[in-house]
Amino acid sequence: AQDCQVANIKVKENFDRNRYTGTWYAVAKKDPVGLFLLDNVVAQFKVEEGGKMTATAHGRVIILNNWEMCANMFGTFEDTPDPAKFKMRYWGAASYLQTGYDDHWVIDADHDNYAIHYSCREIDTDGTCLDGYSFIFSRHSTGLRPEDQRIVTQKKQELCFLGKYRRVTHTGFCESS
Ligand code: FEN
Repeated sequence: AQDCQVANIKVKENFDRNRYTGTWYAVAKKDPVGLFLLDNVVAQFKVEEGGKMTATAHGRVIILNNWEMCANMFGTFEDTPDPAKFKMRYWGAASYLQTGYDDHWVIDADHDNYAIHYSCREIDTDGTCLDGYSFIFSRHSTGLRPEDQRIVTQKKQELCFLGKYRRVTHTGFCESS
């Protein structure tokens, strides 16, 4: 069930954006090529009046001269025909942060404990993902519950990103801002 074709990746059925709102702690991530968030990544999803999904996220970055900063990011989501697939426009509160327009797919989520996000930025000529990123989110800052780990490992494999994830540490660096 796993040919690594981006077009064949299954996303969450009956995704409910209202149950997705609130705080999600990144517990693991697979990085894209280029600039990104290092660690301490926490996202906060909202549904605006009118139904549009928006989010904020923060994470630690190291800018020139080895300055540690907390990047405050904003995202707005465009709906697509698939309720679990969005296009996300994002930008940073500071001008040195990159802006972008990425896919934002919810692969799986029980809404109360874990969520698996996926974004492929560049599809290779063979249909696999050449450059993408993915977050494993937990409602608990302490990590995933043991019973959710199995599901998450299975999904990482289906995304063809197994072995490419790194743990996201939470040291409280971004908690004051
Ligand atoms: C996501 C879900 C919630 C909303 C948003 C999300 C995505 C965030 C992204 C962040 C990118 C950060 C970048 C940082 C950067 C999915 C969590 C919005 C995609 C690109 C540097 C580092 C060093 C430097 C300049 C900039 O620009 N970092 O010198």
